[in-house]
Amino acid sequence: MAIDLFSPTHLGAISLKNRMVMAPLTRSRAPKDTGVPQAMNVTYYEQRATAGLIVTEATPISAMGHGYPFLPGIYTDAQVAGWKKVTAAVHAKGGKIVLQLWHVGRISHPSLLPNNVLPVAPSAIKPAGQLYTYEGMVDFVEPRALEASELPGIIADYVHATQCALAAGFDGVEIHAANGYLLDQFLRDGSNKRTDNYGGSLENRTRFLLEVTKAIVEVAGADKVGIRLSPVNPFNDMTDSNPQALFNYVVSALNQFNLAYLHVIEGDVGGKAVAFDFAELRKLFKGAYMANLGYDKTRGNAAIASGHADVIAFGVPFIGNPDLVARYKIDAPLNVADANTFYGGAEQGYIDYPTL
Ligand code: 8OZ
Repeated sequence: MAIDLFSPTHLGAISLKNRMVMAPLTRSRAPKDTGVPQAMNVTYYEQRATAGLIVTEATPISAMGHGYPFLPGIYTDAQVAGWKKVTAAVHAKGGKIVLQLWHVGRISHPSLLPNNVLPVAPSAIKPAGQLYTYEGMVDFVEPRALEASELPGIIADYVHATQCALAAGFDGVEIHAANGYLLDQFLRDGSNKRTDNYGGSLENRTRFLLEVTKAIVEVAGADKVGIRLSPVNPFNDMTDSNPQALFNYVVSALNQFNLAYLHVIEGDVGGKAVAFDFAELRKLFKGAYMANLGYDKTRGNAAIASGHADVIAFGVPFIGNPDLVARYKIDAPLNVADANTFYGGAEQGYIDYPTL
């Protein structure tokens, strides 16, 4: 039988009952003061456990990793206890779930950070635009450039968060190195103007990502670690002078780890056409390839059949359709997700989408 979205596979040590992955989706529905996942969050993930794999919403590794309101965290004992309920519920339904490790870097604001400190970044470059805070929309601020001597502390936070994720029962972790957050800020030369060993050449801009990855792999095992990249996504004011050269280099360098998978956002999330050869990344990477952005059943099956991708991550379709796998299987109509309830709020637009 031909391999398609419904065929089992594995990503490193993680076995999947099908090739439909629930993409990481920020939903901003954790309590402001603790970041501890609640019963409502458990239900949300449990409802979607028929996906071959769930990647959790991006989850801050430390208090300095926060950049949006109402995010869950993965750095306190109470958060671990909250996430344990999520992983137990997903596992009880036969699902698999990895946690996405997140540090936002400059995509933050003093009002979201401990003691109202400035956000940190590779370079003191203010992103254009505004962000959503507890006080409403405000302009981004100029971040503080990190000293090289501070980087081991951030790596230690990634390691601690990974240990917390494993203690919480996750099947693995995904390193969020996409969408203009801290690790991506180091990679791309629009946001990294450093003149030390962490800026300038491709080797230097990739150094921090590789150090973070190495440290995470040492505690989790490479076969439980995936990574997400977004080579040409301009979201969060990101640019690079030569994305193809940069990301070919990044992916080739990542091959040294034998990671469970590479997860690629194949374009501009805003929908603008951008020239980039994603097939080249697929070819260069030695492990499993997860494709994301605008896929549906037809395009997903075609990408798997042609060998372009091993698994497909679906985002918005999983918001509106907890039983997306069952619906795709029989070509049932899909619920349309309500964009007004993507971020923040309560159960409405979160755990009340009907199944077949
Ligand atoms: C949309 C809104 C808030 C966060 C990302 C974590 O782009 C996000 C995100 C997206 O990766």
